[in-house]
Amino acid sequence: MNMDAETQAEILTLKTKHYLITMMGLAADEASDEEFYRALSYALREEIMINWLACTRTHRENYARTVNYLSMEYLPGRILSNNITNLAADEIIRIVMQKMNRRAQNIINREADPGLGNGGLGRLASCFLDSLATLHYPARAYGLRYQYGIFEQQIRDGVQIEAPDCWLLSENPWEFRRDLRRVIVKYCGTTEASTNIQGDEVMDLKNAEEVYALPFDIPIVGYNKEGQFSVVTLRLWSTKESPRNFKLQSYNAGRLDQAAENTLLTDVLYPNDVHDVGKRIRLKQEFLLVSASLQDITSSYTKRYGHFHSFADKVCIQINDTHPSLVIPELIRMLTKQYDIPWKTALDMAQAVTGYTNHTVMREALEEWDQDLMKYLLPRQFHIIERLNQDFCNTLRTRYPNDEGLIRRTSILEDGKVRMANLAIIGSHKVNGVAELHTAILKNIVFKDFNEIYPDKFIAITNGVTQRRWLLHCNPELSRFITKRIGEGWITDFPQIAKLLPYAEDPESQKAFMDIKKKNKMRLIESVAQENRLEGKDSNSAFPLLDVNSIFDVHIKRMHEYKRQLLNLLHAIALYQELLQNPNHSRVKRTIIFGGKAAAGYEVAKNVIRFIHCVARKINRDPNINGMLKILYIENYNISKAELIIPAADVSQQISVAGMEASGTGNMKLAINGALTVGTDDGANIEMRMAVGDTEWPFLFGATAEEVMGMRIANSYDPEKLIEKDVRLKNALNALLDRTFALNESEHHAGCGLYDRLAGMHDGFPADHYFVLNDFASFYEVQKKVEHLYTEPSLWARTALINISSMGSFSSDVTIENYCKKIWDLQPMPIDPVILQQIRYEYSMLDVCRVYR
Ligand code: 26W
Repeated sequence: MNMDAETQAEILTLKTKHYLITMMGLAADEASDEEFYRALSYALREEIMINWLACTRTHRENYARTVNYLSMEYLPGRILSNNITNLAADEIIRIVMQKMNRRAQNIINREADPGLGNGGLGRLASCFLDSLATLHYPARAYGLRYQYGIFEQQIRDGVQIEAPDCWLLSENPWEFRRDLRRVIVKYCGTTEASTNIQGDEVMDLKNAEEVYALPFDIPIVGYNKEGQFSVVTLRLWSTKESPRNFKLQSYNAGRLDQAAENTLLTDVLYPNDVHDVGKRIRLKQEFLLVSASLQDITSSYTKRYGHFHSFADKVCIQINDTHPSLVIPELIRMLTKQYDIPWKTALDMAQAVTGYTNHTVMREALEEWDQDLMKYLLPRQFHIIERLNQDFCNTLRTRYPNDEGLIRRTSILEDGKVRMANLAIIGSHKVNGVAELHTAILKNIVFKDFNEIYPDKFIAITNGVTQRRWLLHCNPELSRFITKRIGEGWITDFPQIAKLLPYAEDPESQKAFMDIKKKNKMRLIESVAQENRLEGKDSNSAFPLLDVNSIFDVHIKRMHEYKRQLLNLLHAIALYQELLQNPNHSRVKRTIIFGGKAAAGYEVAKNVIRFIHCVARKINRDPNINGMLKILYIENYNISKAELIIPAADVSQQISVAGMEASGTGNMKLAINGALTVGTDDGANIEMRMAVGDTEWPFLFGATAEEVMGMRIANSYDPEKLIEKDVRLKNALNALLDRTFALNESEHHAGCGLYDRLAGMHDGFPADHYFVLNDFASFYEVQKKVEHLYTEPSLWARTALINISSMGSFSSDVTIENYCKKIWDLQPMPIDPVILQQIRYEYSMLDVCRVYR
């Protein structure tokens, strides 16, 4: 796009008007912001189509080795606004808005935030796609096109209500329906054994249930200023649009739920990110993703190469947690059955192409499917797993004779369960954790046996976030501040951010940084106020008047006990009690901002949300503390809300119990936006602290993972003693019981439940499983240190700038480079300029052909 912005804006304006007319029969001034949003998206996507086409053609003609990323979750965030950023088209769009007299934010906000994920795992996948496209790596991503994404969180009197997320109500201009790429996925049925030409036993499937999976493609645009951007295809499968999926017989037999089961397979994302629910629809969803994607991968491969000799040279598959791990038995089945490849070769091939990323050590999150359910729904795949497991156990028996214990611990099939993590490990050539500590825990504890069996299979690849969406796009002021000082290289080469370090000592830069932070805090205050106004809520207790000079202390992530929002709340209660008890305190004004959804069935997490609202209601309107402390709960936290809150944060709460947060990625987003981290030594916090240096990471607190593990093993944790010797803790805990904050029975019940969860005993063990009481005192102390430093703005700014400049390695670009080097053996392949020119020419020929001049 080497035309000047003015001319490009003129063309884009014309095209937008063209689409308003041709697609919606509307003149520009008649169109609503919603219609304008779609017309502008149609206009902008024309440019994207060209590169998209050129990209796939370049990769095809050059026999590019390609990575296929399979994930049940993606959290892309709004697409139009990110494409404008990645095309460096902000100035062009500004002119278009001017010409058409529209407010950019109103148009941007018309786009629904595609909530096709729960939290960290889903957003990481989307950061990865942004980096793969920006770094020109040949990649494809597969997922499911849920009709309803993660629920919309509505808080009514402190209670979380889950409302359906109807993100597909109006037409989505960023997806392309691919009818010709529709495939059939088979479930149930009966197997009939036969053999392939190698004499290997293979299975035919009789009277199976056939489900049509229809793909919708979303272009993921990489960042590039010269129009040479690459595009990664995110292909989402849907069963909704295929009427044949409706089982009329079952319907006529009155079995309505069964009749519609296959049409609604991709209706809903399972809203839990911790507990494996083991539901049949979820298993059918996982296999739909696997089977449809593998058919797509193998058909485009065979079309290009015919034979399978170089399959492992050209194709690699990464499974995002165990959710797509059925790709291993299904690939082996297809290779042996459809392509007559010998069993052993098929097994080696599946292992060679597959990589597995683990995202959690939580036992309850490790998927274990009921064998009977899998045998019924996926008889052929279960058969393959049985044979795979047999081979594995036999190998073990020869290597480790009479160590049946090892077999029992590592077998895929045990006590009626199919252990998906064991399948994923046995069937992959590389298994990675998402941070150093997390990977060490996987190797030394969770998968210790496998680490001994496969000593070099486990590696650590620490997560990262894309600085395009999480800095350039959501914090334009700070981005300009950085670019003015170190140039714009950081946008595609984040380690260059280290060049900002010297400016940490520069008073002018310190002041400018604090001014920008203040502006971003004002922006958040205004948008919260505007949202309340829109919902007709006046600024009463639940929606306090926020003071921009207070410390914006941010705790945004899924609600979960191990993330310890309860520790933060307990501290807020203690702080409130202190402010009440001694009016001439030297505390600093603080605004605690919470945001996060609780999994639908997770009662304790919902009670924490409830009690945060009870405490906020009292504290926010208590004149006795003259506004020294405010608590705000941001409703329906999602990607778009994060883009508003993160630039406004002074403090980032990363207070999980050490050893339980695999990595965290919010910690990185908040740090690159200049927030200082209050953190335990957990997940990636440790690597961030090491990058910054201990002196400039002043708010470390809490027990280490070793200490936590030590107390668990020794069963030496005695919260009661802690409570006895810490009156501040005692008083705060009592406030959960003594109706200080509860105005009715159910609120009191919630408070008592939380008290019991902390100070109670459960079958002889201290209830406080997440060591909230253990870390309370050091958390209290570190929060005072926060206030102390905050009273020195230049020192605060200096520390913040040093933190930002030390975050170079926490870009998802660096993470993806590591995956490409250590797992995928992938090389970048930018668009071939000749092919790009060719397609541009073809397109421009088309563009001029007007039926009516
Ligand atoms: C089966 C239900 C289910 C669904 C999702 C169980 C577990 C999950 C995810 C693994 C949970 C998740 O999002 N984990 C988070 O992944 C992030 C990206 O790697 C990490 O940064 C977070 O630490 C981790 O909690």
